Amino acid sequence: MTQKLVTSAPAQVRAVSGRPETAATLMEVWQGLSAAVVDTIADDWYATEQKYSAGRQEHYFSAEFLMGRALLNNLSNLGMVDEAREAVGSFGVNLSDVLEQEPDAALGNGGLGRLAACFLDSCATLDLPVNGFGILYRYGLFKQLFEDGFQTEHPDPWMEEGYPFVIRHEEAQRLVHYQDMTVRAIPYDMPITGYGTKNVGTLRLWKAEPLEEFDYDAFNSQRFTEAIVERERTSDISRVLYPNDTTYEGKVLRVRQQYFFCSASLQQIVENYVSHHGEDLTGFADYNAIQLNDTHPVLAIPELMRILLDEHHLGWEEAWEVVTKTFAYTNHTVLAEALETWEISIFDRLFPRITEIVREIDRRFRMEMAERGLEQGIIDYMAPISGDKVRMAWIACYASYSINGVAALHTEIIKRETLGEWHAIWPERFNNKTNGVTPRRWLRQCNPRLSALLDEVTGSDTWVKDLSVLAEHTDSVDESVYDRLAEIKHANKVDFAAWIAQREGIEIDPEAIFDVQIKRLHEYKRQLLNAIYILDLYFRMKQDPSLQVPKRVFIFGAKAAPGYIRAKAIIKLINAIADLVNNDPVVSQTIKVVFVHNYNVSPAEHIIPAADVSEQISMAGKEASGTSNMKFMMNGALTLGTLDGANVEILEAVGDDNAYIFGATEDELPALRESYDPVWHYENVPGLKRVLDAFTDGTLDDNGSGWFADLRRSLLEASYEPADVYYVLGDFASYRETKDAMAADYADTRAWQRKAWVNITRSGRFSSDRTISDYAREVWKIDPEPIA
Ligand code: GLS
Repeated sequence: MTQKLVTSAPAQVRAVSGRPETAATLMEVWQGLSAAVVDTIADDWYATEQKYSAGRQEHYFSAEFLMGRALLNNLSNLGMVDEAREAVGSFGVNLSDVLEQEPDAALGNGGLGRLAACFLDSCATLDLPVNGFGILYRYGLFKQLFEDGFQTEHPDPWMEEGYPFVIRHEEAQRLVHYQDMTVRAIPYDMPITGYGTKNVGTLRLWKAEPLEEFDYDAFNSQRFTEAIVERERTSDISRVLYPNDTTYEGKVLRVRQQYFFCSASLQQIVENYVSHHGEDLTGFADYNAIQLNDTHPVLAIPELMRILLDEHHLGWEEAWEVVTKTFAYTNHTVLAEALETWEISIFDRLFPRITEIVREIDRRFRMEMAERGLEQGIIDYMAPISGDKVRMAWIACYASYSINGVAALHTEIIKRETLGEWHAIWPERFNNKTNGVTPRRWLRQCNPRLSALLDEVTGSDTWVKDLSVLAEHTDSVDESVYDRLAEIKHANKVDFAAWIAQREGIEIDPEAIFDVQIKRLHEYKRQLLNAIYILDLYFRMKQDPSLQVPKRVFIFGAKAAPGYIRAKAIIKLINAIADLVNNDPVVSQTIKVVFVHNYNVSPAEHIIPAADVSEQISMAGKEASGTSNMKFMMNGALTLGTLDGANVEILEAVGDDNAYIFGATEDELPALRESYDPVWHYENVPGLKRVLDAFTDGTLDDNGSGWFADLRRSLLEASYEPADVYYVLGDFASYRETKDAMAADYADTRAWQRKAWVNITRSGRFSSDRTISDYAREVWKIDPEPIA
């Protein structure tokens, strides 16, 4: 073990705090230790950057990177956890207390942003020449509190106290021009360490700053406040992450944000190309691939055209050739409300030259399609501009050499429906890349007990870099491993119960089944179905006190987009059910409901290792992939799910006996929906009427908001909108039956742990290392570039 941190950390803590290390606050210790860690990788970081910049690279463009905490991640990738413990221990501080000081870098909403973070971890671990590009939001995803069970949102100024894991590079700033302003884009670089490698990748996050600190004319002519306002207008660009997931709002500021980081990143990438390969940009795509994480960075397409045409004087065809060999596009959802379209007048106002280019792309597209003999109606539908709207997904499909979905089922749906017209013309562009998650954060770090068992069973830590090796041990283990698994899960649950007691003030019993649904709150994810089950179970228990019900804790974590009232109503409903259940002196002996407030990456790291049941219950066809399903699986929780997204592949990996599947399938739904009558279910499925009536009969209190009545109507009244769009009542009977059976199965500990073991050992294909190797080989065409 090196002893670098043991000497450098105390000095850094003294530097940060201005006091002897023994007098520093825990926050200052976090700051100092983090700075010491960044110090230890500085040379390797520089060497990696030098090496990557000379060869072929992939650039991952994403408006979101949900990084979570950095310190433990870096320590464990670098093999420095023990050293860090010793370093802070030497002045009387406990490492885990220090780690808990760190704010989450919540620069993303949910799965899409977290996926980008997992991908960077895998790229670094695999020594792949990949860097991330995004925005340094001053405010990350809002903090969620509950007041009377209602979600309230609060700002998350995550780096206000200083954040040692980003390094400002003043010298690498770029200017980004809009019609009405020019702003400075200042890069802040975050080192991305990998497991067991010296390579250190980079996440470059751009911050917007005014060109000049002040408009001196305005200042001198006594218009001081105007000068300040103007300055703030510039900084607005990187001020806040939009808190929407799988849906978008057409805000001018958001287009500004998108153009901001695309333009700054492309300027840098093009300059780097010129400095290594000369002024002839026609070879650009030989050295650069750019992955567009959803449509948010699609403005990079016309912006690269602009740079090639206007600044490097390529002809249109030449430039288009380069562009269409550079970009690859990932689609992350089939929900129509997520397909970004912008009023062309916004483009006119912000960047007329980009509008011109988009119009020319549109004109040429229409010509090309007419030559192919496409019908005018289809051409109009697929064209980049239709009416007064610019369609970002269509630009992406037209300009990208690769278009991928994020799970096998999802890719089939986009080929058939969402992007069906594109698939008909360019089937060869389409490919599937089933998502994955990093086993470093989601197993090695968050579940040290299980991690130690895996080291022991496999004889080494190879699995951390190649999770597929676990599959060799699915059947070949000693039965005692199941007892060990049970002990580990129990110990994790004890820790979790203590964490919950402290954080939420609720006592839960580690002997109970921990049944968990953690994800963004959205109707299609059907937290409401879970809530209805719990309320039904409550009534069943009230009606028949002798009913044998396995002890259970139902755990939720979810943020709702601030403007998504229906989602907020579901949060309020779950909290009301929690009140009812947890305050019932008899029922609460057997079941409890916990809503973990402010769900984020670090709470997930506490929750997932303690989970027994992983709720993945979206309406089939709607969840593109899901990624918490994979994290749960790796940690030995069993899936209770529909055949949706990556659940399908999880089921394939573990087999029917080791997952609990229910509900209508994606191909059954269209026919089912034709004759679907939710009122029939309400009247005929035992228990449903009682539950839905409880929404409005005074059993549950919505504090006069009328929200519960609205929820009820949304399920029952056809005139209201199509009733029960997400087939909650239709799937209820099947859900209840499967969930009851699953809970009963838990009693056989040995059998349950055997299933858990199958899940853990078969999770290899859901490592983001597998996903990234596939992207690298099939899409990006890059090879590992180890620096040592
Ligand atoms: C999402 C999907 O909703 C998830 O199913 C998917 O796992 C994730 C990553 O591919 O992308 N799309 C989106 O807009 N937000 C998501 O989390």
